[in-house]
Amino acid sequence: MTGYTLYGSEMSYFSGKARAYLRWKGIEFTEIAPSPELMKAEILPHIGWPVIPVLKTPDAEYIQDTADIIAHFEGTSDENSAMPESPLQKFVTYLIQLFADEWMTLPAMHYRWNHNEEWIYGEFGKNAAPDGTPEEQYEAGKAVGSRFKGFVPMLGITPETAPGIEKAYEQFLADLSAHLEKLPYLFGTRASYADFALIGPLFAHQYRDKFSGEHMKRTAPSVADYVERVLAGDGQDGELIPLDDIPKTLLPILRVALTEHLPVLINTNEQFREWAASAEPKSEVPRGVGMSPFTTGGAEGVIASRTFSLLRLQDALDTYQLMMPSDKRRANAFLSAVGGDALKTFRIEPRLTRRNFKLALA
Ligand SMILES: N[C@@H](CCC(=O)N[C@@H](CS)C(=O)NCC(=O)O)C(=O)O
Repeated sequence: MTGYTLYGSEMSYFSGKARAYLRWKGIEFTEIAPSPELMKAEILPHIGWPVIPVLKTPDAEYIQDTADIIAHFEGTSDENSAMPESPLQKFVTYLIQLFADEWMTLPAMHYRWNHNEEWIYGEFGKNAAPDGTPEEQYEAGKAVGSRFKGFVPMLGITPETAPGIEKAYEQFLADLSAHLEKLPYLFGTRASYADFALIGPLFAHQYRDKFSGEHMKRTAPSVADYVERVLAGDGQDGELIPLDDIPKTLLPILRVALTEHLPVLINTNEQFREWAASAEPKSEVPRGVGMSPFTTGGAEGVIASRTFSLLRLQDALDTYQLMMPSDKRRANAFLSAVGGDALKTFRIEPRLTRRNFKLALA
């Protein structure tokens, strides 16, 4: 057998991230949308729970989790690496991934479920009942979609927080538009890992969903253009900005990201530590360990304390803690400038890993 198969969908957040990376990297792959039959035949037996994207290698190895999919290829070639090699850019890349994967889920899910609900049922239905009538597809799509809609309250998305979520997203679009006036990608004229991470929240829910896409194209056309370029796998030939610099235009985005997300991460880490104190070594970690208060765009709410976010943070902290003193001084100045001082002493203990495609104690 040759070639890779990506089990993924146009409607899925993390499929877009994997797809953009694979195209940019020049990997030949076929993407297959998971029908209910495929879920049963391929994904459940090999992964153990219903999730996409999943990459099947030519040797029939199954990889789940976009970071692991990317790492599978990054390990094998040093030229053409998606991850910046210099320490501060690498650290900031992991922070952007944390924000894109774990905090931008709020606007993505808010816009999908509060502005595109009827439309998205029809889209889900195209995968769930490909040969059905539009009515059958709608019903089948509603059954699939209701599982995802069920995540909405856990993400703190309520009528009270919705205005804040929209305000924060509008600000993000304005900040990213300002950055794109200076540079075509986050770290230069070359696309890199952080750009692929942003495709997660920006493509399926905010560009492809009908209402959200119209809104993005109208209010932030340069962001819509960016989404198209990154998703197409463009930006292979440029350069990352030299000397391990972080573009100043990224600072407003990171400042909001850390200011809003860090208090939730700190609280989640405390709840995780309490849970781990009485857990067996190497146990599987629950997806949630309680609830955390949060603020976004000035609105206050309560969100599930999601342990997976700590795994994404752990990658950033590992990079930070391994820095040479001169790099760490630059990282500290950067953290102070973006409201990230708490990361300097942040410790995730016990460490996290993934085992059998689930989060587990290392
Ligand atoms: N951290 C995972 C997340 C994958 C994920 O959450 N996929 C969504 C669709 S975009 C899903 O299938 N979720 C099912 C669930 O969370 O139960 C990754 O990076 O691959």
